[in-house]
Amino acid sequence: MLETLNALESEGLQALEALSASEELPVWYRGYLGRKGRLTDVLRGLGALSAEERPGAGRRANEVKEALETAFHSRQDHIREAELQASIAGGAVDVTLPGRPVAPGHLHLSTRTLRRVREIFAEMGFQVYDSPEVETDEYNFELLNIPAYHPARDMWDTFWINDKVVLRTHTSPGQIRCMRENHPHPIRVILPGKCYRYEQITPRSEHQFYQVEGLAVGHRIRLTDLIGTMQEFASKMYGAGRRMRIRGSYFPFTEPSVEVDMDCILCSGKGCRVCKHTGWLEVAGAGMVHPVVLRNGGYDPEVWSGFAFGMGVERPAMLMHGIDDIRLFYGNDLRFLHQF
Ligand code: 2U9
Repeated sequence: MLETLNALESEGLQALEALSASEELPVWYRGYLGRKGRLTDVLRGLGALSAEERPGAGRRANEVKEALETAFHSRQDHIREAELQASIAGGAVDVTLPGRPVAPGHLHLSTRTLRRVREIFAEMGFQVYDSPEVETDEYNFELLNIPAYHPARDMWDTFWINDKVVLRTHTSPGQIRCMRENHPHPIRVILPGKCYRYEQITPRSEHQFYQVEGLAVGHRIRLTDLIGTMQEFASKMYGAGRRMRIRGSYFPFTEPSVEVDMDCILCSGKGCRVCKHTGWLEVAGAGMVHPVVLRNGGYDPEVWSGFAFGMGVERPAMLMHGIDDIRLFYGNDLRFLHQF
């Protein structure tokens, strides 16, 4: 058995040295080390050996296997390198050929929409204020005039991390943080960011979405300032001369509260499927900052007043691009994302 193995090793190594082309490599490999190769044949014969002979033969068989494997890989590298050099020398490889282009990424539609919104408000003097996505119950609800067990809490289906910590359901807690950092100075900020709601996912609602809220605090700030700001925003975002209307509404953190609508950008107010034949589209929820909320932010409501608004980001993007399913924003399907 040992002689057979020795002979197999030297024959194999010699045959390997004689190879000169990479096509010959797999033929050699199958012949010596493959499932039906010569070494495998010898290994199968080990079982028939006596108990004394078997361990020595087994050890030697493994040594031969390892030697052949190592020699094979080094011969393979050698042949491949030689072939590469030969083909370069023969001009077969055009090293001047441009590389495969790396597809550059691009901004997500939500990011682009958000940047446009930021740009428009920046032109009106609004700074951007960033705040945490994981918030306390105190900032997300309590300080916004939404106490525990108040029915208004039902307006926000919430992801609770524990009984005091939530994923923010709106960027409003940032408004309190901003007021507490800046009082007693006037404020003009927008708060763009990701928010989370424990919602059934449908074509119209996701459990994560972007929101932009705005806040202006100063002396003698009035509802008409809010309307003018919304008018300017809508004209820049959706086209000059948009008509606006406001309707009374309710939010715990604003008083009075309103919904701001503009004439439908698809039918110019005539009525269509998108505006549900009303001629109007909702732009934002808004209102004058509630005195309790002003006080929680460190501002005396007898001296200071302010307006605030909030709007979604995906919905206007859907409107402008005719997208009918919000889930596409987060589905990570490049066929959708590449269109924008
Ligand atoms: C403070 C004071 C006032 C923010 C406001 C809304 C109305 C509103 C929604 C619009 C669509 C959220 O994205 S959405 O679902 N927002 O309707 N937000 S007033 O008012 C504030 C917030 C914080 C301290």
